[in-house]
Amino acid sequence: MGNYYDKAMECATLYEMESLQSFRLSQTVRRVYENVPFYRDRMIEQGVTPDDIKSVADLHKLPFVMKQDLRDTYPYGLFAVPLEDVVRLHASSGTTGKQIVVGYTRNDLEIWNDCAARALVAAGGTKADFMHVSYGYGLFTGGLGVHGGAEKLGMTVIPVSTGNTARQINIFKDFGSTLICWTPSYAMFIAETMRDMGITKDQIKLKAGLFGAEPWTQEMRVTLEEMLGLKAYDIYGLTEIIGPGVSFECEEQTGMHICEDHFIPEIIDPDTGKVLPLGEQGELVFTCISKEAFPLLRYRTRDIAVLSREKCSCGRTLIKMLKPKGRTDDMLIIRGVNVFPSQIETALLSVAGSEPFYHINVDRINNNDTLEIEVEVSEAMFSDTIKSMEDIENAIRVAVESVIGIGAKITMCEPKTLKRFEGKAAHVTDRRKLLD
Ligand code: DLL
Repeated sequence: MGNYYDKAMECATLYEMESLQSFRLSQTVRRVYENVPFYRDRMIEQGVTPDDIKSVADLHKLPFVMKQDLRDTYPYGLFAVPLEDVVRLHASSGTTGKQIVVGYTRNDLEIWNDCAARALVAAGGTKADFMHVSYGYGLFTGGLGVHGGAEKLGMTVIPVSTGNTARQINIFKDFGSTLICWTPSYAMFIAETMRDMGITKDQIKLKAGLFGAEPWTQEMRVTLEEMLGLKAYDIYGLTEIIGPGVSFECEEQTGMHICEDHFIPEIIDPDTGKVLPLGEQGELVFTCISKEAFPLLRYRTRDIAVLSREKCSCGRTLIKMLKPKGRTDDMLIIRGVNVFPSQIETALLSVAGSEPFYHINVDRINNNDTLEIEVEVSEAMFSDTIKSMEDIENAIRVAVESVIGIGAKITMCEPKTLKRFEGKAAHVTDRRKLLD
């Protein structure tokens, strides 16, 4: 049993949680129906009125909201309060398409800070910690999101933001940072640079890291924990819902507890929209039930995950989402087989000698899909015999094929030749999209 930031909410009974959710849901639905023409029109189209939404069991009656709806109503069409009550805006451009903008009232920021604070406490954080924030500050929610939670807990916050990797390392070494927030790809880059600078994990004080903003695997966790000498926790969120802190990992490290007193999760079949039972994999959907400025109802995240209410040894009863596998729009269909980049990462990291720096190239040659994986090998391996390089290449080929079920061309790369990322990584080039 660990420490909690808000024990009453984090350890509520299912009955208590559902009663609160039902109350907040019905209030939110009424409020957006009255204040946001978009929701009123959609609900009328669907033949639902606020009176029909009395409890969580009625959630499925509401229409979904999609990313395109946010673009169509850009910039302020989904705001549910007068703009003068909005105290902060954030935006996300995504990898494709027009940017979207979200807003927060003062109260929304408090909710966000509370969610981030829950995550930090679950990772063992206390007011005595030095919290090094390397998520980007600005319109991206990463930096300011965890910053707010850390400040609320009274930690010493070091708002470094991204970039200047050698300086990041000197700062956490000299200032004695104990907690860190990075994207997993940036963490790998930092760990590598630290190694190059000859700094060992005994010279730093990091005890835990909160890694998120992109999918990362269990194998990456093991690598990061080993290289940096810390415990690596997952943290999830998205701009549209609130930013980092929608869900977070506890000491059990088997999935992330969702702040379901603020965001009700559902899993749906992405093709049919049908709600799936607990334990089944599908698209994650969130309904905001406490936010004032931008309370999305049944927002389709496009993230593929599984929900679980299995008892957690940390004592929290908040529902968990298992590590998201990726996004529906990041899923590659290669020769008819569905492949997530995270599956390839799992395969690569299971082979000794391959480094977590890789790039996936998909192409279509003579009407045939091709898959090439460029992967770096460690310095030691690269300077070893041709035979041992061939052995690793073969081992990677076998591992990849056994995880994704199709063959791939493996290209071994010299150390430090593939691109490094300071924020979210872009691991895939799909040239077929350019051909289509
Ligand atoms: O990435 C918010 C965030 C910042 C979360 C810092 C955690 C830490 P967006 O830029 O809007 O917001 O991107 C949201 O990133 O829908 C997922 O696809 C992905 N994502 C975020 N966290 C995780 C995670 C921020 N822990 C999109 N695991 C989401 C897997 C994640 N994917």
